Amino acid sequence: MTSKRDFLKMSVLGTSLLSITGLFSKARAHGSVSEKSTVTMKSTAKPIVVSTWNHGLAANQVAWHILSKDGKAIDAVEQGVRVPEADPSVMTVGYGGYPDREGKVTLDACIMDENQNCGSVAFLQHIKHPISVARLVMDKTPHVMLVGEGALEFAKSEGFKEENLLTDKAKAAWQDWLKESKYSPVINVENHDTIGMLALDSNGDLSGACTTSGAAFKMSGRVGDSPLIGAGLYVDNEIGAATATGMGELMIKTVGCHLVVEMMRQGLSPEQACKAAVERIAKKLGDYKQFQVGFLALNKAGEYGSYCIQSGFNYAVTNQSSATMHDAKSIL
Ligand code: SD4
Repeated sequence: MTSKRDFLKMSVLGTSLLSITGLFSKARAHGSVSEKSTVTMKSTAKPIVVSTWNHGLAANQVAWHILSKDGKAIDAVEQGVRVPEADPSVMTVGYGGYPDREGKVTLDACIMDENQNCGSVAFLQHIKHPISVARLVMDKTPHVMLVGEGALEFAKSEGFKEENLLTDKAKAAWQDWLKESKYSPVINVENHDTIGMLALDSNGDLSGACTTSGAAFKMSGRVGDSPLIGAGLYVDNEIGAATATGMGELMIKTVGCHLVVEMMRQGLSPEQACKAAVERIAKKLGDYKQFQVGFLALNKAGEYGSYCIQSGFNYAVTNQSSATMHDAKSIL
């Protein structure tokens, strides 16, 4: 398997990097950016899709297929994240995901469109594509979120088939964990590979999706940030969108993705906004050094950026000129 720090490049063209020594007047007015700060702004034209981790590249490819034909961002992000959901080699999303400590694979996902519509499922079992159930919660119900049995019944009523999502490999890892009983997660390696995807379509509309099997060997019933609008994903079509990966409890405690979008509203670049959210976690949560959290953001102009606690978080960017992997900057 490719290391997360590997730089993958699928095109020779690459992404243009503009180094801007900026006067961010709005941000400065809020005291969030120093007057002489130099900021890396990654600029590209729409459409564009960005997503977390190495598996984002294959997911982006499917999303790009839709975006490049002037399809809608909401369809692109749903179809894109279905790729790792169905891939058993991705052991942190959908089919093949690590189970909880009872040996059950329980999935969390949410989706949000350009009109502030959103749908979410949590603690969903036996359904390979939670993101598509979340999409139907958004499209067909008066609610935002369904959990557990209710989410499963809804999925079945919409024609989803129940499947065994626990692969032999994931089962073996769980059995090892039971034997060890002193397991502690390894940052960036075992349980931090949620896919969060953000897209800006040719019409200029933003959408996002996030889907995960959550923290490996979590307590039964544990729900992370990924299905929670504002924590693991947020989209405001006037401003931008953000998604998160890592230890979900930290994003929930700070409503991290909503914070990133609000920081962009104040005038910060996507990278600055992600950094500000990571710094908020560092300021408020004393134990942050033990965990990884990575934010990824995309604004209305198609500019993107990221920031994380520990080095090692990377993300995939696909636009008309390239499909590239980028390493996020970190505060530690
Ligand atoms: C969670 N954020 O459930 C997820 C875990 C993860 O990349 O893998 N994030 O907390």
